[in-house]
Amino acid sequence: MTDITIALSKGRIFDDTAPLLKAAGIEALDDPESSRKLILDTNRPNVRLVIVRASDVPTYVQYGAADMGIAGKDVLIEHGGAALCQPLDLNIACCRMMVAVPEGFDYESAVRQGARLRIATKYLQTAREHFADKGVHVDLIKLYGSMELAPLVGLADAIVDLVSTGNTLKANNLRAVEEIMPISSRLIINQAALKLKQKTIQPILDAFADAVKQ
Ligand code: PRT
Ligand code: MG
Repeated sequence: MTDITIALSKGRIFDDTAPLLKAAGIEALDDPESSRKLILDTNRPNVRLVIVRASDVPTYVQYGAADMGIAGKDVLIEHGGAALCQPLDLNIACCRMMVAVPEGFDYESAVRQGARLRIATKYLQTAREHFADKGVHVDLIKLYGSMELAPLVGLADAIVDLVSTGNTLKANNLRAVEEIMPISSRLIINQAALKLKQKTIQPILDAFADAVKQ
């Protein structure tokens, strides 16, 4: 059996992926939340998991350091998807990419008046494309997290961020004004690995596809 390395991030992606892995007969021998190990062995001697930052998953798979991985559509758009095959939407870690503004800010009229908007976000690609499509002029400010803070302290007029329950927006007196796209996580496979290790990878892919359908 060929050796297979799967890249995952801990937290919601690992939690939502564990049942899919189980359906493919793969179970981690350690829990990434409690273990400090970055390489986790599994019940299958030829399969190991590597635990990386969510936004680093596509990079590991692109360069073949991992054969396959699971990453959010948000992360994949920013990465660009070079050398990645994306055969399956796993329908996990679902949320929405949204534009949000402070309660008092009249976004609709600012857009109507052609105002130039300052937008804070981690998702530069997605935001640039969205506002270009709308014909809205924006200055994008790159942040690495806690985007919700930016409009509260005058760093930006609006943010582009992921929303799932909406609790974080509400707690910070922000409101979502526009949905950019729905987000879910996808299986990604290194293109060369898919050819060279097809015998090992295909059954895992098939088991994931069956589990997703249920
Ligand atoms: O945390 P780290 O900086 O390491 O990276 P990350 O935030 O990219 O990783 P992680 O594990 O938090 O998220 C991994 C993937 O989960 C993302 O790439 C998304 O595809 C997906 N996902 C699903 C989410 C959310 N839902 C989500 N709600 N990622 C982040 N959030 C954040 C959001 O940014 C906001 O700060 O949760 C907050 C809003 O949540 P609600 O429930 O209050 O609306
Ligand atoms: Mg996070």
